[in-house]
Amino acid sequence: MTALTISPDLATTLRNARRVAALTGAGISAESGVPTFRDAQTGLWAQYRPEELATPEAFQRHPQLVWDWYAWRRNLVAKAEPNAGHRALVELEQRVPAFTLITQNVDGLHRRAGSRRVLELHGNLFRTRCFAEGIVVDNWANTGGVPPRCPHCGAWLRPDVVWFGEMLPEAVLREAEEATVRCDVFFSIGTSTLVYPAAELPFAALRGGATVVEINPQPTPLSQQAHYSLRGAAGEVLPTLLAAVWGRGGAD
Ligand code: BJW
Repeated sequence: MTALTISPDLATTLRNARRVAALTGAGISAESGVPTFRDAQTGLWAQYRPEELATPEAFQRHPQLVWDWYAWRRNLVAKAEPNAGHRALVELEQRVPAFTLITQNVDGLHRRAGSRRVLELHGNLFRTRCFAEGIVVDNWANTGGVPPRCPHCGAWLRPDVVWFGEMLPEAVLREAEEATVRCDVFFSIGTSTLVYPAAELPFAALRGGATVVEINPQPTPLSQQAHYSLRGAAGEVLPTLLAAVWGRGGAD
């Protein structure tokens, strides 16, 4: 457990909060063994920058390479388990009157941990859609082609995630923005705060008058402006914070 001390003012603010929102990024899944987006990648994928693979142009140029990269990640995530940070956010949802979890992650680990109200800004690794028509496809014939083909129109299938240069799902983003401007406390957890429009949310929360709390071992563009910057791993800081506010006996 971390030696981090939680300020009594933060504990009081969180205990009295009616509406809480949390934005998570790849860092919250790091302790589950899922590499963060901007960490050096390992093995086969070490030679590629993720930014070069997560675009529609990359998929058009190298469809098999991009499909295989996502298949590798799907396999890795399927074997991973939610960690203490994911579980602490499940507890937080149970503790506060209104809680919205906004995630940039596509790994589905928040729902697997038990979080109920989750807004997935960048889609989900385990869904597939047609590259041409955009419709979600659950089943396709396994003819050995990589990527597989859409059973309706024959176009390539792709993961149902948001790549650079693509729009985020409009209704999901709108809900995230509403929860952000209405909350009393906003957490920004395990994100580099570099990728827009998600990176704008903590700043919108500040403008809306929320107390903004960052949890990250490294500084980010938000750190100077956040009311509290808790330096450490989410899987240690979040359980410590919850114990300071509500006592032991929670998620971990
Ligand atoms: C720990 C930890 C531990 C480690 N505990 N913490 C405005 C300004 C500038 C640019 C733009 C802008 N608006 C749009 C853009 C362009 C672009 C963008 O933002 N570019 C920037 C890079 C400059 N945005 C887009 O294209 C977005 N679309 C859009 O805006 O549409 C409208 C539009 C279209 C066309 C033109 C203009 C506007 C779409 C963005 C989609 C992002 N997609 C990805 C891939 C998803 C699928 C996949 O996973 O493969 O999403 S990119 C990647 O980055 C992924 C992540 O969700 C996202 C954020 O990364 P995240 O989560 O922050 O991870 P890391 O790795 O960066 O950071 C991890 C952090 O964890 C670090 O800080 C560590 O320290 C920390 N950490 N261990 C806690 N244990």
